[in-house]
Amino acid sequence: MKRVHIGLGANLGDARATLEAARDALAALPGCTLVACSSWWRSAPLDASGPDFINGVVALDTTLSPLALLDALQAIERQHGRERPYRNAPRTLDLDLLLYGEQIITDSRLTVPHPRLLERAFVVYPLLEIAPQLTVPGFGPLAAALPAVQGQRVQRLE
Ligand code: A4P
Ligand code: MG
Repeated sequence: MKRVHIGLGANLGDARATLEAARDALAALPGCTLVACSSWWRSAPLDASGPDFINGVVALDTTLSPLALLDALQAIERQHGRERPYRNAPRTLDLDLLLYGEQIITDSRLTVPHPRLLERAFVVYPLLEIAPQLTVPGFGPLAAALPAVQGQRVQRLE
């Protein structure tokens, strides 16, 4: 059993409803148990176009391998109408595998920890909400990433 963290993002359609459905789909995956879900956060698009994003993070305990989990994330994205016209295009749903236990993974399909995790307030804030003591392999305590992202516009939703 591994504790994993997954980032959820959307900026097309009813983003919040999509994220709630995605959270439920993650909880229902075989071999997975939902451990925690952050608040939803509104964030300005970073290196991307379109409306504001809604973002959040969930923790799962899973018996799935990293690539099996990536396949499951991409299947859920497709079920929510994800299209990929170009990199960083607006999207109905993006699911990123942020952390897979303490593992460092460099596969052609999968880089973990997610390479941009520490640069993004919309990941760091919700992750700290559900895992304040988290250590990022190759980096250190997640809380040490806060100063670098404090200038970014994010807002926790009720
Ligand atoms: N891939 C490699 N590592 C991973 C991983 N750890 N998790 C590969 C998930 N996928 C991973 O992803 C492209 C490929 O990355 C996949 O085929 C997978 O094999 P994608 O989801 O198809 O494309 P993408 O989302 O456009 O690219 P990417 O790299 O996921 O972009 P980012 O870095 O996730 O950025 N601004 C705000 N405010 N909120 C956002 O959520 N998101 C992005 C997307 C940009 N700006 C944003 C937000
Ligand atoms: Mg993605």
